[in-house]
Amino acid sequence: MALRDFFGRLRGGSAPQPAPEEPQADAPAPVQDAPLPEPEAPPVETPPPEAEAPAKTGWFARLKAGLSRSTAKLTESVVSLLHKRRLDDEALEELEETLITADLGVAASRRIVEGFRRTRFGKEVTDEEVKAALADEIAAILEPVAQPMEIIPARAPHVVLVVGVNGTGKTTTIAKLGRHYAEQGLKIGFVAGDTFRAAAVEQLQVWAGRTSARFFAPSKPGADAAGLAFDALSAARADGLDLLLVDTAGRLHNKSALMEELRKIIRVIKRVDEAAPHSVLLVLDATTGQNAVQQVKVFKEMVDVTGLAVTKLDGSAKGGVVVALAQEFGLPVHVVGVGEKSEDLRPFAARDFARGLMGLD
Ligand SMILES: Nc1nc2c(ncn2[C@@H]2O[C@H](COP(=O)(O)OP(=O)(O)O)[C@@H](O)[C@H]2O)c(=O)[nH]1
Ligand SMILES: [Mg+2]
Repeated sequence: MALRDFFGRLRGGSAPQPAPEEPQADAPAPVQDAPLPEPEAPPVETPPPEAEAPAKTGWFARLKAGLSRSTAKLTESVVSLLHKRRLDDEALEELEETLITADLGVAASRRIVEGFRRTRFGKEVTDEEVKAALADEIAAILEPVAQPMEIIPARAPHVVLVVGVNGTGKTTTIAKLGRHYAEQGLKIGFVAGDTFRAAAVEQLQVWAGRTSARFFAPSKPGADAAGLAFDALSAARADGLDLLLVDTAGRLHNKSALMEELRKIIRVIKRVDEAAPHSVLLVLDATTGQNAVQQVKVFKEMVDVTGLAVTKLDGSAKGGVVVALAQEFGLPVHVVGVGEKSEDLRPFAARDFARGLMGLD
């Protein structure tokens, strides 16, 4: 059965645990193996995160703050472009260019401007009208992709393979997801599949300690990631874990070697559970703008990506790229990262994101 809601509690589930302290890079915490409470009857439905009305104000304020650099760049140019100006062909063309410059991509920018043309051509519009109308057009593009990641503990465990280029935030996102689902009462395991970098293994180990996740480490630096994944999944099954998050390397400069490694991990995982990995989460760094679009293309060639996590929306001036991603690939955007701490992960909500991007409440 699936979890009800990415940020909801499991029905009858455990109370939230106190926030763990953030790990210090130089002080790895010991691996903890403390058993987590059994979740009580996880419900089936996975409604969109918008359903959580009470939490909305806080989350929205954070999203808006996180997006503020993207918002400033986008709204300033749009408003100065259209201020007290009739929406003629020239104005709409300039609007399209501005949106492309703000990383929304050619196809999405065109679509937004066409929507704008249909409803407002020849009219003079106020700044607020422009922002609201653009937010509506953007929300329409984002709506279909704003889907929570469906975790099904009954798969015992549900396996999430986390892929992406080095530095995009894979390990941090695993920590954030682990914390979230541990708070929901799930038994979690982390697999340190980025075996070549000792620091990467240590980083995940620290997070595992703070999250009370089981931690599966390579036997030695550079050990075979597929072998590790096989052993980890076998052990996770035997131990009755609900969710196994598998970290991977992201050395994109050697594309064929990386592809071979990821495919091998998947092949080997399937020997334990034919249906695994149940999710392949591609982590993208919003600050890289159009580069993120390129990364989706490359990773889609390598593996069957089932959804996206977009990180570093705090302080990124390129949040508009999420719109380009939605338009171009239509892949579900499950979560967004808005900071380095383990609580800085949010479900992706289309309307909130669109309005936040336009600086609206
Ligand atoms: N500001 C910010 N930093 C992030 C976010 N996610 C990850 N980071 C930082 O980005 C850096 C790389 O993250 P890491 O998880 O190690 O990336 P990986 O190489 O893909 O595993 C680290 O310094 C993280 O703290 C985020 O949402 N916001
Ligand atoms: Mg990492």
